[in-house]
Amino acid sequence: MSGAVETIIRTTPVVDIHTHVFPPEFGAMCLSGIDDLLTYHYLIAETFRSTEVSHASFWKMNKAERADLVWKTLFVDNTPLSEATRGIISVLDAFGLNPRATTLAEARTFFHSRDLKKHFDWVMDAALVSTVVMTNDPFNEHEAWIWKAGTIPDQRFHASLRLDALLNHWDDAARQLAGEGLPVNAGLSGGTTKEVRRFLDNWIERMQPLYLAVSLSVDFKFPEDDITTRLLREVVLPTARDHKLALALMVGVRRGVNPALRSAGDGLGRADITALERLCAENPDVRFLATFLSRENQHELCVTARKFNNLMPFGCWWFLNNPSIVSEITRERLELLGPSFIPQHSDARVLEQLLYKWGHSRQVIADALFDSYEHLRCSGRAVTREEIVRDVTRMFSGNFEEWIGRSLV
Ligand code: FIX
Ligand code: ZN
Repeated sequence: MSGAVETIIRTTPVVDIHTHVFPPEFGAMCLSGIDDLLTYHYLIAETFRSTEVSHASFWKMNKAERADLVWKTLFVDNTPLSEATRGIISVLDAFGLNPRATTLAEARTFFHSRDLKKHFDWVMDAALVSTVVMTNDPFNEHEAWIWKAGTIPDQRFHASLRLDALLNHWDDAARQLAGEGLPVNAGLSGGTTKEVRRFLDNWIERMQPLYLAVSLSVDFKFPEDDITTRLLREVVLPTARDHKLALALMVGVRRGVNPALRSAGDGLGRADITALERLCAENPDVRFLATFLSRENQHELCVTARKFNNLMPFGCWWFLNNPSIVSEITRERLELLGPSFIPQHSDARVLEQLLYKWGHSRQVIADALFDSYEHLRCSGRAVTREEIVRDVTRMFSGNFEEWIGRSLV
């Protein structure tokens, strides 16, 4: 039966509900190939633990020079034991490239020789990812320009409307909106909330997002006497309600703990779960997706989901995406929630990461699910193949489709 569970998990298409991957239509935002893979921020942080090169010198290098340094430091001078480095080995293996190469010449030649469109199809098929949800920021001027030019993404890609700028940096967002001619002010007075609402309605029309999303810092509180609570109550939640869009909350980040590391410099902390409880209780007609960054928040997230059936826990986010922790969290969720959660998202930034992030996660999820079925068998009920297919399909796509109210696969 372990074979059956593994086969079903390996052959069931998955909807990747949160990534930072963009299809070729998004030009330079579409990251692919060995240099993008090696300059992933997870690997940059690890490189500084084993090199004498200073942060300042590193950031003066171009992308290829940075990739060379990462390769030499983590793969030639050291054994790639960490999850992010093992991921690179899995990707090289998928393409039959030498994992012990002393330079990147062979890998560069290989990736440059690939036709991007066909390569995209190959990776999506090999990773068995049927749908990818992007992270789309209307406050990013470059991205906004791409959408305004009428770009239509590959049909396997869907948008999620990211609200970090609005909810976490309201003063800057207000300045930007005012600069675009909208009559808004930082104090949220006059017609400001109506204008922001209109701004979101327009972007929803343009991007057709599957859900709204925001990452929230470790000290996010709700309700609070602050602008974030007002924006949530007066703009974001009514928008979610009126457009029947779920709101994804990604909680527990501490941005810029070490600014010298730039995008690799974020940390984490234990967040206050009562904020999520209050949001779910106050808005029974809004569906929430939630993931927490701290391992310490995982058990209470499961318990909160048991209390509120408008809450869907998802993924093992970022620093949690390591086999030992994915295993622990998945087992905890199965024990507390049965199949009513979304076990993983990739958070991939570079196309080929889909291969390793899903490959590695599928293995761990299969082991956890197999053990649950074994416990059940020992208690007197063996599962059938049809039941395994039903459970895996529910967790890999069905729960999300139900949440967003549409079918994707
Ligand atoms: O906020 C997010 O969506 C995070 O996932 C990213 O900001 C983070 O840098 C990341 O890529 C984690 O996997
Ligand atoms: Zn992300």
